[in-house]
Amino acid sequence: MSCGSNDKESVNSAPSAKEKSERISVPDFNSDSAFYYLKRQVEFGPRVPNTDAHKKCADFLIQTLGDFADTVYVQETTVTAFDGTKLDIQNIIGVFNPDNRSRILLSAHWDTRPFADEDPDPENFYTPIDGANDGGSGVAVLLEIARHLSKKPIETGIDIIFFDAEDYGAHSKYDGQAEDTWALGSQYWAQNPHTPGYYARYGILLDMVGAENATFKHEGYSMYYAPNIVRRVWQKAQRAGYGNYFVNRQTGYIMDDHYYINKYRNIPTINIIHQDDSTPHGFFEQWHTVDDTIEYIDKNTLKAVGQTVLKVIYKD
Ligand code: AHN
Ligand code: ZN
Repeated sequence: MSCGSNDKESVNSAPSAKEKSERISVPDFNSDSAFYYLKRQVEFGPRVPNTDAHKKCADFLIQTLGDFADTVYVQETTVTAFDGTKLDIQNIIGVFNPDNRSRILLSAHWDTRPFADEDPDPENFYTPIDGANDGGSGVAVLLEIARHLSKKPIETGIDIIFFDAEDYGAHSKYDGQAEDTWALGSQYWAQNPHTPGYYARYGILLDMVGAENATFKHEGYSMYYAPNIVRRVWQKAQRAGYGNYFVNRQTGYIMDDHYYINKYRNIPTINIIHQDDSTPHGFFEQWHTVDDTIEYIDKNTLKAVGQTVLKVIYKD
């Protein structure tokens, strides 16, 4: 029976001097820098697969992640969307400390939804969205983390993956909800990892981590596959003073990239995702509308998430 007991932090021994010094020197996540990375993405326009903006943003992400990581892999393939469209996609993977077998996987999707199917105005049902929060925010936080990893290296192996084609799922108004139409990039990567037999001790997915007063709860699949990681991350967040964001409450199951990482690679992976009971769809108010724009991004939320993840990985 697995109970996540291979958790080194639970071993009850005094920290070495080196560990102690590592503990007090978690870098300070810079939310202005993260916001800049977010703005750069949004300025390309909607990052919808098979568009010029998507291609240009991929180049930007490869370049920027390449500045920080030891190696960058670009995994190019073609997948078939729910409506039969062939999508040329790119998963972008930054590797830190490739030789360490003890690894943590951090991820976010970088593509944006091709249609605003939750918009209040039906005129917008086929308009692509900016995806400042849904797409831009997770990538922005991870680029800022990558920058810190290059400035202040750690020993743990870290892989940062920007998944493509997460948000090309079936149109909610016209197409029904066929299974496995979301998260096409992570479905591909999880079955064809960039290195054969790739494994990490655990994974953290970031999705919609930029709205004002966002709340991150114990998402269903995260608790099913990786309850100890959820508890560890939420505890770190609360101890850092971010308890208003990281709330100890169980919520529903969200089909997202982490599901396929758990299912196909058996890497216990959680989703830090903004869920909100007060909206009809359960996410932030502007979700999958043309209003998912940069003006609704709050740096304080980027900070809460980025600082929490830094604490998790630097104290590892
Ligand atoms: C579904 O609504 C099935 N999944 C939400 C996953 C998602 C969409 N994350 C961002 N956009
Ligand atoms: Zn989305």
